Amino acid sequence: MRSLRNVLAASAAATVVGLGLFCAPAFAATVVVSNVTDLSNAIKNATAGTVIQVRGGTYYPTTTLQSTANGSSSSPITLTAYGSEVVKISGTSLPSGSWIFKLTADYWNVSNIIFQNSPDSAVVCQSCIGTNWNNIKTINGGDSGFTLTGDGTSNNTVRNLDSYGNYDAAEHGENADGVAIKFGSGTGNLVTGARLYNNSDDGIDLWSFSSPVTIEHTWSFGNGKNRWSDSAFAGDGNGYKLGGDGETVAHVVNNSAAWDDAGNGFTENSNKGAIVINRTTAYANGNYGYYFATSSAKLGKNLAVGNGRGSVSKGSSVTSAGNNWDSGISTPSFLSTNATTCYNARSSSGTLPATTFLTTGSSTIGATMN
Ligand SMILES: [Ca+2]
Ligand SMILES: [Ca+2]
Repeated sequence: MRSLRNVLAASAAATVVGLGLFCAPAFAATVVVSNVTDLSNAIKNATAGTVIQVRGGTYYPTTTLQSTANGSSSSPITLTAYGSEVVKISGTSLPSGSWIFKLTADYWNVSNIIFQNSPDSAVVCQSCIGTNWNNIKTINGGDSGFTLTGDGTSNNTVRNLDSYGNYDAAEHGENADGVAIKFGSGTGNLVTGARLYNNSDDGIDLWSFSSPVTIEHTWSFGNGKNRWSDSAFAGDGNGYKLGGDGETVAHVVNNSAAWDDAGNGFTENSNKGAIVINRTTAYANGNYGYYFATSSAKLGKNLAVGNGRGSVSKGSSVTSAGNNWDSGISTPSFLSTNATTCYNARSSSGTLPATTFLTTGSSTIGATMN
């Protein structure tokens, strides 16, 4: 039910717009929107402290929703679903090559929105600082689902993202990743609690990003398989593609898993940096579980089982300790190898669904799968 406060705030904001005055109101407006025109205007005209609540339904913008408006660390801009209503923003009415949502902005909190069927990438945050993305979905789009890019990309958190089914037909699947943090720099970026699956290219790709990114509590699976009957399919299918383009950078992956990807579970992708991979699991990926040929990666307490070309390919600069391919380390049994529960709905707080898949009960090796 619409609270009186929201009604008053929304009507006050409407009055401001109606007078043609686009200066910031003296109060932090809460704007409730229920059509695509109001949604687009609210995003574009937000100021620090604006709270945009989107009523349930499916929205079909005809141009990219975008903003260059900055919040502040103490007064962010919020874009979220109204209450527990289900909000979908579809790209099917956008011109080809369009993104659904683009921010070139700082201090936004975006949550509980599904971005689907984008002609190109679904969500792109360019040179963003201090944005928080909670429980959003980027699905079935025409390029990467969720993207952070550009220099000055720092202190952004992507929490509990689902990104799946993305496929770039024009390039035969070569580019569409679940998450792309590519072509940029800036520290303090975190991906946690993500499910990245059935994308045509990689689960997550850090190509040409020159500052360390941290990934944790994430599942990357089923990427790089030709699910689109593309006779020239070119997807790579790495679960975690941790570099490229000559950057030397110490990315960190903790307590995460990769399975059933067409390529490697975890790979440096030519990054020579001191990549840290701790307590992760690679299961039944097409190539290696862990491919670190030229980096100075530090691989610790990881578990690799049933990968097509082997558990690990590592060069002489890699530090490897406590992994199940290291001498004297045993391989614990999985409690389950049935991934069905991994597709279940998330918990009420938005965390990954409970599963025994790939769990072992070990307190010393492999991902805990939560
Ligand atoms: Ca690729
Ligand atoms: Ca890629």
